[in-house]
Amino acid sequence: MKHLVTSALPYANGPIHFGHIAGVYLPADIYCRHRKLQGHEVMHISGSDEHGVAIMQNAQKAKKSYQDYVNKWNKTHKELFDKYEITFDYFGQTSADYHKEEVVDWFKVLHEKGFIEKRAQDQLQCQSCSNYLPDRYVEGECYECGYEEARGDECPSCGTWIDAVKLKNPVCKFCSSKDIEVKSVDQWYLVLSKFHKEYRQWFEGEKDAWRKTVVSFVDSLTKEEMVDRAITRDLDWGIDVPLTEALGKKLYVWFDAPIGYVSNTKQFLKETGSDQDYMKDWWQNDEVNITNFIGKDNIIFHAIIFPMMSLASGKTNAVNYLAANQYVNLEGKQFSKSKGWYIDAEKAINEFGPDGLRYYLTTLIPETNDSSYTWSGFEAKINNELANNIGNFVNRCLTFFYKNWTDGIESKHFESFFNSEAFSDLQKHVSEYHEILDKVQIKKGLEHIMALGQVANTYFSDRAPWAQIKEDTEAAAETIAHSAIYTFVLGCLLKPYLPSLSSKMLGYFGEQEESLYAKTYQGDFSELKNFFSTTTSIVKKPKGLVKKVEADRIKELTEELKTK
Ligand code: B3M
Ligand code: ZN
Repeated sequence: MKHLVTSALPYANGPIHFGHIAGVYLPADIYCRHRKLQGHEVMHISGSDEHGVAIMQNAQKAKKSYQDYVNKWNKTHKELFDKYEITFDYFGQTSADYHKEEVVDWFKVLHEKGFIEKRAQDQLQCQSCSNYLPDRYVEGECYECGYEEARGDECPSCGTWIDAVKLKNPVCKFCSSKDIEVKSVDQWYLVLSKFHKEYRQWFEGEKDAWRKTVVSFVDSLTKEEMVDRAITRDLDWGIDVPLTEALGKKLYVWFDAPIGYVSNTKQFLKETGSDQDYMKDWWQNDEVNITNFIGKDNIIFHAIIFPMMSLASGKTNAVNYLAANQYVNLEGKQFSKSKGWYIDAEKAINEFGPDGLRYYLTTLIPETNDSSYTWSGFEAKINNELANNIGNFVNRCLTFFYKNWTDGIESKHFESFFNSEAFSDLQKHVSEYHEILDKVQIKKGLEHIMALGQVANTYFSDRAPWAQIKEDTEAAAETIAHSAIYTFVLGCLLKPYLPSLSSKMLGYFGEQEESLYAKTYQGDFSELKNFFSTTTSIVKKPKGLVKKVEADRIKELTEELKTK
């Protein structure tokens, strides 16, 4: 099986925060590493989402051209992902020509097949500056919940997809005028209603394994009917609508953005000189499993609109598993850059490095419920779990090993592990771990590894090798040999989660072939057994595997947050 994994294209419109990282990019990265270690062919695709009104407004504010503005954020995002060791096979840009070409092609096919139609739409026009006011160019009171700063595309308070003409007391965001009238303008619509039956058939077949929150949400929006949506706008930044009668109009950002997964795949294969075809070998290949990682606010587009576009056009297969996560908050409240309720993800990684932050953020992946980042939570998770359970264990075991068996431990002590009950337990544990991760339960997967760490710790303390060595060196040698095997296995299992830490752990055993790590990861212990019985298994002296975080520093960081 091949795996095509996509991560929501981040808007090239501001910094990426922990919510994005824990909600989308980190779980996607871990999942890809997992599938690669299992031996599958994997492609991880993302890129910047560079169109839309929010970007236009911010570029204008920053007094930059749209293109310069999005280029800057594209670069900044890539650098941040690097620091978090989040890797993509391709991270492109939706303002690029290769993307436009692909989008135009989709539009034409959908148009020819009758799934895109021209209709007159009631639209708001500012009488003072004469701009049309699509999406975020207008704000007003939400007709569902009464929230006063609802935008023309969405209400940030109740999440309703807003019909701008229904907003109460609308205000123009170009010039702040309230003199706004409704005008009838031609726009092109994606005719979802025509595809309702086929869509439901597809969804019924696919949804069984999907998260319940996603399924009920999609059901509520599509069970009875599907509503047609305007996919063109009167704006000056975006992809031109490829019809002569639509001169000057642009495609709506949400029409072009998901096609970015496809165009970026094409571009990746092209740039790497691959002989694979992006369609035949990937997007139209039934042997490819497509997984989208997204935040819950993007469900409509990934569960309904893009699958409809894919299937109705016949261009690509639709998503197989939608990994839609809930939100990560900050000390219980929503992250908000403008309100200063915010942690700079770059500063944090510069100070704490990828291991600690990846560990803590994984524990916050909001797979079923919203979660909350707190500095005290970070401190507790690092110091009590990662440092104690893994760092300390590895340190105690390998230091003892290094000090007392400088020339290595006899192979029989390793071999005895592979005939023990502990070994069957380990095998079972690893196969459960794979079941969990195959179901995209990333957070639970880490918990399962940590439970194995606990088993290793208990074994080590119960056997008390520091006492054993005084009476029975053979017994002590066995304890250390078995603990070293646990260390090695833990190092392999942690590979997707903590790439740096796991390399350090495995590095204590000297550099080995990747296949040894991969086999061990897969729960095939034949090579590992071989490794420990043929080498003299000398270990290096471990040092500083996990650095504890200082309570004082955590206090400072918490204070910093409160004074904002
Ligand atoms: N840019 C929304 C977001 O970053 C949007 C995702 C596009 S995925 C095709 O939340
Ligand atoms: Zn105006």
